Amino acid sequence: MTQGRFITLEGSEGVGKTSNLAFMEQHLREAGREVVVTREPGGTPVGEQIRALLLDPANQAMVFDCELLLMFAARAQHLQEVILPAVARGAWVLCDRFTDATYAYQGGGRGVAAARIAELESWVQADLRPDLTLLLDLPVEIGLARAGARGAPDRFEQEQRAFFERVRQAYLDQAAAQPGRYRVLDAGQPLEAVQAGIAAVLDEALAS
Ligand code: Z5A
Repeated sequence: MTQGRFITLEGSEGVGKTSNLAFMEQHLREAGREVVVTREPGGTPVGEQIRALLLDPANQAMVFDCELLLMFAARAQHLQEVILPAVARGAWVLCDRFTDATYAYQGGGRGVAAARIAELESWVQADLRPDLTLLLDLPVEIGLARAGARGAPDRFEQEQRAFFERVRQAYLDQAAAQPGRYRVLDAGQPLEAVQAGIAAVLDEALAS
């Protein structure tokens, strides 16, 4: 049995996470790995109900602490039900967003203190952190234009450009602070070039 891995995909609005997850899954399956693709908030029946609450544009009254606690409530369920069992049996888990998104959106975007997020992180996750995090980075203007081509905006997508600038910067700061775990990819390139970069990062992980 190969050793399981926990790989996360992060980035601000419209950077192309969804567009690249299927490619990542296929690349790892071709290398003979069991792959579990999942997402946050969500990834379990309970978590998907929490996701619906979080994204519903009707929930304008949601206070920042409620948003933060719901993110970690969904994460606690996700870890116990999906992520930990999969990694334990040797699967490679590909997760569309994880706690780095909390530091970026609730920390950078909303202004929640990092220390408060860190308290919940250690409560819910103990010492579990992703083995590898791919950050797709893109100027906010381009990401918003790409995302804007889709349907009605959810509660986060209704935020202003300055919010997403803070989110992007928070991600870049995390990547700079944790170069061992993070790989930053230029998501402004054509999709084929982004995927070539992703393949190189995954090949490095497969070889290690
Ligand atoms: N959130 C949070 O606040 N705190 C947390 O702890 C967590 C999450 C875990 C839902 O996340 C929201 O939850 C999210 C943060 C918050 N809100 N926001 N914003 P999500 O990941 O489900 O939703 P999202 O960020 O809105 O993802 P997305 O909009 O689905 O973006 P994406 O997956 O990165 O992009 P995409 O759909 O793959 O691509 C967008 C378009 O660009 C599409 O038309 C593609 O065809 C096109 N595209 C993609 N790549 C390219 C390239 N290379 N060139 C040209 N066009 C491209």
